[in-house]
Amino acid sequence: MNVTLLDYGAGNVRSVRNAIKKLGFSVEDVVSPEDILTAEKLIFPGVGSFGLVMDRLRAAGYVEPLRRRILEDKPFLGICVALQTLYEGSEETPGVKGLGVIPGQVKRFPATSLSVPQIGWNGIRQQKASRLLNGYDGEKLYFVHSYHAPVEQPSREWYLSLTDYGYEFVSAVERGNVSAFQFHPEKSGGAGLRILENFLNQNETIEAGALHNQIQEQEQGKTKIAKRIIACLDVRSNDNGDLVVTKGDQYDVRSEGEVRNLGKPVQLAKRYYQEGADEVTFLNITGFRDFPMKDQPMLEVLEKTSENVFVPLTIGGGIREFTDSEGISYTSLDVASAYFRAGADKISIGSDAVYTVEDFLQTGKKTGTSSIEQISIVYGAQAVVISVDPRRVYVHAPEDTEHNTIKTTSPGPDGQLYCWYQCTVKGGREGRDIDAVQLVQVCEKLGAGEVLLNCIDKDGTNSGFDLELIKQVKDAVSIPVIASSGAGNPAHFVDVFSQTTTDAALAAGIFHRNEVTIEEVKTTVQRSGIEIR
Ligand code: 1PR
Repeated sequence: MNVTLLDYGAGNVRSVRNAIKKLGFSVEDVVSPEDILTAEKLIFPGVGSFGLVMDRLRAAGYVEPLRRRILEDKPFLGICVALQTLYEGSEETPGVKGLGVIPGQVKRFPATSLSVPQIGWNGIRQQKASRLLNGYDGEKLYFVHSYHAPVEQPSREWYLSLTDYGYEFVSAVERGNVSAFQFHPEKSGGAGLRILENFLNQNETIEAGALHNQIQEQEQGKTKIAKRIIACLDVRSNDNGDLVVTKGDQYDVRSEGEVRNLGKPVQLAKRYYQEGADEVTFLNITGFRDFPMKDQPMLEVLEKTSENVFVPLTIGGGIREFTDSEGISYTSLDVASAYFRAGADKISIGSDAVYTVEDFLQTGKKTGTSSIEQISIVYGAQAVVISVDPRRVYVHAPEDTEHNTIKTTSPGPDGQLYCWYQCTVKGGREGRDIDAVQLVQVCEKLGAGEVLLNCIDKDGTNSGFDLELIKQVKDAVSIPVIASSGAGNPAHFVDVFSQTTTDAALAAGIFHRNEVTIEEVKTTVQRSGIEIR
């Protein structure tokens, strides 16, 4: 059977396409407003801000056909922002009208002790029997959003599920054949694929109720977001020109003169997905400057990986303006768009973020032209990660530097009791005069949605995460932070989750060298009472 996809050109719907194909269906695209009315099954994966999505729907003449399809109760599934467009409007873009099928306004999560955006795996509390949730067994599903549909009386008949994040919000709606999810079924592993399959197999001729599952009898407690465990693959070409996953010790990836080769990127990513990784991150650590953009090796790695990996994929390295070896120039938005189209869910910006913040600190003004701002406007803040590569600089007293210091329990070589974290560029090769706190605070202001917090001193040491750095950065921002560098055993993950408020923890070496499996990490973390998927 054919499934019709409403992809209005924002780009990163490859994972939805791949999930549909994986389930044995073929995909057609909406190319004209009529297709919206004639499609047998229509899936609408919303990408970007509420206003941007509505503008694009309006420009393409899709608003009225969509409203008609929904009112005629033809099979429809909206994902993420598409759920929000069913409402009358959104705080995200005041004054822009939504499809107005469901009464009410979409709201932003307030800045509380919880990170915003909500990024990660949370549960759902089912509100009515539904064929869509046949076989669903209470697994956590993947959410990534700053705005949400509120729980309010006039929209109650639509609720399929609610989720808790600070307070309860609407995580899925359904009325007749029309449904929409705030979570991403295509990024929610096996559980998400089953839900998607239920939509695709849903047969209108079946008597309503015949296939309905029942809401579990037992009381459904509050849902909880899980701490994420992320596998990271640093990728580069070795001296033979092969694309390999490598791993550095404090960023030095050579051993006896050779680039360490720890495996093939696509295969390793698939293995980590199967072993239960909540996310997979690729860092292209050389930038592949000699390649034309269209042949960038990481595009193919993403395309192949996203065929089989149904959890979020992040790509970093080389996200900036550049002119390729064929002399063609690209903006950072062009570069990011190519990666999103190839299957990335998030891009991560390293060096370019440092330069942007240096400029901002001089002028105090947003230019609107930085890679962070441009990509965030089009793809949403949650798609923009800042990769920080800091290194400790020790001082005897806070007054010895203008930077944000901490008092440390690991004194410096001359007994210094304070340090600050210096940001670096070019894979740690060059230190700059800004600290990690300055970097992340300005990036958050410019529209970044998450921080990937590495630590050069800890990278590859197996000695545990730098808890002092993580606390300092977590206290400085309200966007989620991924702790990275130094994991050497499962207990280190327990330490980072129990002693800091980090949202996720990432490791590379221990997984690549088969010292510890993702499952062992998760079991240990869960046994210590920390919420995990
Ligand atoms: O500056 O935007 O082109 O991005 C370059 C990206 O590549 C940055 O995200 C930077 O962190 C990364 N990178 C550059 N050089 C290296 C290197 O190792 N020589 N890798 C590098 C950074 C660090 C971590 C690593 C953790 C966990 N890798 O991501 O995976 O430290 O390791 P561990 O668990 O083994 O300790 P741009």
